Amino acid sequence: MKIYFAGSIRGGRNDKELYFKIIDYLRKYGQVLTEHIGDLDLTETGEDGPNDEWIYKRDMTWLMEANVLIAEVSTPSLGVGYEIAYAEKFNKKILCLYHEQTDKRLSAMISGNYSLKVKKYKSIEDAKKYIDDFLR
Ligand code: 6K6
Repeated sequence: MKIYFAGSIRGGRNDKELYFKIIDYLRKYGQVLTEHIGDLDLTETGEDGPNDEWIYKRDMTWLMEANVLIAEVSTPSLGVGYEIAYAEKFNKKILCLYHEQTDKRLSAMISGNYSLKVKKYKSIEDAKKYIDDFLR
């Protein structure tokens, strides 16, 4: 199975450790095409590829190849929102994982879309259970 994991880059890297742990867990189910999103050294200003056009085209190709999209949506990110909408248009299976926080609410464009599977989690163990239910 090919898995596209989406997580914030330029939107902010506060949740990078969650991304790292989720990606590590996803490997047991197949190939994670976007492993670099869990790279703890990747900063929101860093570079990963020759230019933005190259990154966009590569990521869209991967998204089309993927069987499923798993998006960690706790840190708001334009790129992640775009990927979710794109994947939805192409009828990909989508799981959105949201780490519950007291000071922030998830965008209504995600939580209000009942054709997406959105799961709120408190611990990484909860997130793993949602992944198991989704991919099993
Ligand atoms: C690395 C560090 C800063 O910029 C980069 C290079 N950019 C990207 N490299 C790889 N994937 C990217 C990059 N920019 C966006 N994406 C895709 O959009 C990823 O698949 C993420 O799921 C999502 C992140 O979007 P932003 O808006 O938070 O950057």
